[in-house]
Amino acid sequence: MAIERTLSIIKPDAVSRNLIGEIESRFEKAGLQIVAARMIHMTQEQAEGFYAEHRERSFFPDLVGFMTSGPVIVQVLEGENAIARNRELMGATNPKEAEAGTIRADYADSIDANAVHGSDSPESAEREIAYFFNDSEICPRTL
Ligand code: IDP
Repeated sequence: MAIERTLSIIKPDAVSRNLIGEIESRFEKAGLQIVAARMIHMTQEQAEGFYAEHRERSFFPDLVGFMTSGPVIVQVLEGENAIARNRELMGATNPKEAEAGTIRADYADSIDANAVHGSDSPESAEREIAYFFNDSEICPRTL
């Protein structure tokens, strides 16, 4: 299996409910390493650009409104099969459909406020990581 990197976001609902540590712990226990991380409060422009592929969808204004409603953690997770592994840990987009034991099943309230984001393909991961981080901000382990 390949070592991959994926872009993860702990969304405003989870940050405001003090769940940062709980969620990071799940990534670490699953063998994913946090190799870059920053807390930001996204601007409207940042959120619109990040979710540009959804621009024509009816939920786009709500999505942008939610993602700019409070601070988030943007981060890069690294590990074997990191893109799919992170998606497994997150669970389905709609928490009502998410498998028991996943982050969204345990911590998310609704499809709008669904606790976490994770890149869905190698192409998205590359674009999304570059959207928030320079190469010099990514710190792979040396020990
Ligand atoms: P993902 O976050 O599981 O990858 P995407 O399809 O990329 O899901 O959608 C991005 C975000 O947009 C979702 O996490 C969710 O918060 C929101 N979203 C997606 N579909 C809907 C919908 O049908 N209604 C409301 N919000 C949605």
